[in-house]
Amino acid sequence: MSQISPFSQTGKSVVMGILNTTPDSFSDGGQFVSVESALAQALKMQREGADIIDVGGESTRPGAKNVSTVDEIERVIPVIMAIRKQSDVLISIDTSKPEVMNEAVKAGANIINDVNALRAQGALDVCAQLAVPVCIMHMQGEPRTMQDKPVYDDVVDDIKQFFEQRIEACINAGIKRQNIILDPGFGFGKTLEHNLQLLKRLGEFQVFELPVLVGLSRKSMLGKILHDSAADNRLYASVAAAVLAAVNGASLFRVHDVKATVDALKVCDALNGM
Ligand code: 7PM
Repeated sequence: MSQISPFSQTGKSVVMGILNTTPDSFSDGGQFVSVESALAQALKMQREGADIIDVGGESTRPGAKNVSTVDEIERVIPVIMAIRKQSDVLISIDTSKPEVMNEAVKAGANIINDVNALRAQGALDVCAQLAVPVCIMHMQGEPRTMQDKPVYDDVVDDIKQFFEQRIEACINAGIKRQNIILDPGFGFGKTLEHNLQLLKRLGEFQVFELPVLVGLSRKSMLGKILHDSAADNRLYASVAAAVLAAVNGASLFRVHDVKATVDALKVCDALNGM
């Protein structure tokens, strides 16, 4: 296998722990408290085996209000600096805004995670300049409306076409091919059927010979399968989904429940190593 990214060279699954820095996730009032608790959560996920901490300011979440660039920077930069001061863990920045990408990498982030696949004005150029790995995620439509009647010809073929175009755009902008990570974007403009097709046929994305990242953790597709809408009842389903994605070739996993996922993926990795 000609895997030439910093990830999955060894065949070990890479776990990315989700760290939200939204005011309601960590605020007990002051900014200091919020940075302190975000840092504690990041260090806990690292101890549990996370290889990457994904720091997000919520602007990219489906249905989320638009956060201004200044507000997003004020949320994520102090957290990145605090983690970097205490730890060498890899940090990814979950953003679509080129200014945030730039400030985050200057503050110590190592990877850019963009649910908008670097389609914002200036994002490709900033990422080429920063020369860090980038995760380009597929999303049909825009967060506010993407779940009203998503339609595909063939969801896997359509996303493969999208990746072809975005990889070409990245390379034309000067991003190295070996710095690209692909993510089919579970739940982003997809019905349950689309998401299941994607999971079942995830192996088809191996044609690009690039690492595949999946975000399945606690997603509503799992709630639909379970007939249970409570997101905190999705742990076992999330772990099962991660294992199935691993079997189908995923090498990076963006998750809330680090310890459970790391243990499950160790079993997958043990078989892959035989
Ligand atoms: C509400 C609904 C809040 C969905 C948050 C979400 C992904 C991501 C997210 C993903 C990559 C979540 C999502 N999902 N980045 N950011 N891949 N690369 O479940 O699937 O965390 S936000």
